[in-house]
Amino acid sequence: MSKEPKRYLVTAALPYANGPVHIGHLAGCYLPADIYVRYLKGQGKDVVFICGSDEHGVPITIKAKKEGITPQQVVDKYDGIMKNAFKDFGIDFSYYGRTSSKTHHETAQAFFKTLYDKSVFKEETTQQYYDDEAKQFLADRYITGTCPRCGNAGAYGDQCEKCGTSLNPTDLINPKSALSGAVPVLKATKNWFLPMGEIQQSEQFQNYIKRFDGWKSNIKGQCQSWLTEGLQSRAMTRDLNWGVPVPIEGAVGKVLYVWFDAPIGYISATKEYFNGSNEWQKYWQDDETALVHFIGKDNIVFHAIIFPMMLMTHGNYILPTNIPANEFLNLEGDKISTSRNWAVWLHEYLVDFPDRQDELRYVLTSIAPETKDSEFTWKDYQTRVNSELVSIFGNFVNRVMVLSDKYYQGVIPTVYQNTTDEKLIAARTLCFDGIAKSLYNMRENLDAVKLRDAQAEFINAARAGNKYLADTEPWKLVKTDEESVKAIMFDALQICAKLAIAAEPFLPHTSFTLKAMLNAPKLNWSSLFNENLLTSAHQLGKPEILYKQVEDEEIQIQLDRLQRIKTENENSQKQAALTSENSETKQLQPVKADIVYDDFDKIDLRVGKVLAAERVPKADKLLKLTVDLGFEQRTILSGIAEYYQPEELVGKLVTVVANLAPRKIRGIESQGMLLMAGNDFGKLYNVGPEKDIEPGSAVK
Ligand code: B3M
Ligand code: ZN
Repeated sequence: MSKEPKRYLVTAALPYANGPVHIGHLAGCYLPADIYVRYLKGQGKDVVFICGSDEHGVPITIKAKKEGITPQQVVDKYDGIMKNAFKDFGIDFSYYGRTSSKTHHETAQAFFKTLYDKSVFKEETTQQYYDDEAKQFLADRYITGTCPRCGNAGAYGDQCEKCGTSLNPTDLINPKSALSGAVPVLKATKNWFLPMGEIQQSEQFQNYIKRFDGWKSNIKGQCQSWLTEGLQSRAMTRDLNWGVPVPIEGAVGKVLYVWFDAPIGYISATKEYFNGSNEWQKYWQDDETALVHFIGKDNIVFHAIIFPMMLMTHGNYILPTNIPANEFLNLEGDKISTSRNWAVWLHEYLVDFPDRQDELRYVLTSIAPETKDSEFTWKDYQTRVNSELVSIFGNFVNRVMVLSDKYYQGVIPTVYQNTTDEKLIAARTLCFDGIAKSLYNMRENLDAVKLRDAQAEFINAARAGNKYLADTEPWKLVKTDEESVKAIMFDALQICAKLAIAAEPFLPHTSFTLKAMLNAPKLNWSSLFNENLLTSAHQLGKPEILYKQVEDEEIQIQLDRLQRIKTENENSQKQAALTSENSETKQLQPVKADIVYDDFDKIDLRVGKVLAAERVPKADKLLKLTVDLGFEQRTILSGIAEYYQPEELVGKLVTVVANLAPRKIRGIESQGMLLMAGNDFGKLYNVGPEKDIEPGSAVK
């Protein structure tokens, strides 16, 4: 679309309603979409911003199974949680829908029926994987295996999240049922396929892909490589009992593929937003609408290829104008993961950092994974908030507000005469040129959906304001040249007003507060490049601190929390490994060859009491114990350091092989051995007397 669109329909991927929202979600598409929409709206553009809960598909049923509740209960629970989290962070959707709604079911079914009636689908009976234990076909995420393309061992039946390829279950190497772990069997079933290979050849599709040229390189690259390989047909129906029922005869027990119904969710939500009127059609069917999908990189194929194919074969719809897809955000050196609880959850963040949404928005935009994966760390969060929001933007506004209050009781001064001091003039020119340039660049970057750079330019504008004050030092100058100080403060207040406007897309809560502080709630984008936004004699509101310093202790709490989770995960991983080893090697070690009593009687076993214990330097497994055997004290080295802390052992009664010939280990003579009960799976317990008995007592 070369000419200016008449209106915009902006979407953010519909999140699966199977868990709360974390920073990866926010940074991936909701925050960028919100910034972009706020920017468009600021300019008075006609924008509808759509999102909603994706309530179908295997991710929901898997969660239901895990929590022991029904899929409906899962989506009812999380739909509200997600919706509130978005609201709390100022993600300002025009409408947040649900794919379980009646409108959605009807819209998705009608869409399918249109394609069916136009004979778009190929009806085919194919062999699909089936779990004989669970008595169920294994679609999509019900099946895992190795990706044939990149070798990732945890690929799903519909997609490899590592390389982004969309897959069919039968493409997987070593497929396994996610329900029972069983190796699946093949069983015949009928489904309706979208012949993507054929559609790829169509003129319409070939025309459509010319749009990729103007898109981000990550999406262009992914799409080009699939197209070069040639697209495969893909089933648009599934043998499952959770989803939108397939609206044709003979399709009992079948539902629409979740990736068929979910993007139609954008359309149904738009319909619901317009409350039954036909207004929604303008946004989906008029060529002068720009359709923009914000998504994460794992959703590229569905938005850039499959959904457009659905839209074009249907016929009545426009195709996407742009798809700004982001890469992934990692957390403290590891992938964000809901199942491993490796995440910063939005609702938890707000408990620890109440009313500090904009700080998180700011940091997530500064590190937005726009061109490559990026990383959130708490230290970096602290640094960015303290050295940018607090020290630059917050500090500038605070100085201006406090000085205005002090010198002029919060009334904007009248400037009777501009200064002739060259130093002051130079500082002013430098500041205003800098701000104009930064705001201009900011706007360019917003247009190009380069939000990270756009926000950096915003901070540059604040930095220029801050420098103006540092260069002119009105707090000193006031003693000698009140007139010049009035001019400086007048300028500084105009800059505050500009920043209040420019902050809005990125930091909406701050923008609101700052406008209130300036007593100018109506300041808006159209006046951003005006010279004077606030007039002399205008009464300002009360100064307030915009941002609090992030303290070391606050960060430590977060780091401790993550450390606890890491330890828990490691433990449960160990436990899981042991359990699976246990079940694989159920039999214990075979009994050794018989011995006669005399053999046994040669061993002198005694009760000992541990008097002292310490680690042996450079030997991870060894503890050096001092053991009282009643008649003497012994030094005994024991390989139990992974199971016991030295201090736990002191005072314990143990059983010692008292006549084992001494042995030198790591230069220390070990004069005996402790008896321990152990298995091969990581358990080891001291075998001591049940009750207190004096050291030296015989064990027989
Ligand atoms: N629910 C995938 C996801 O949450 C999917 C997006 C649908 S957008 C139409 O990553
Ligand atoms: Zn892969």
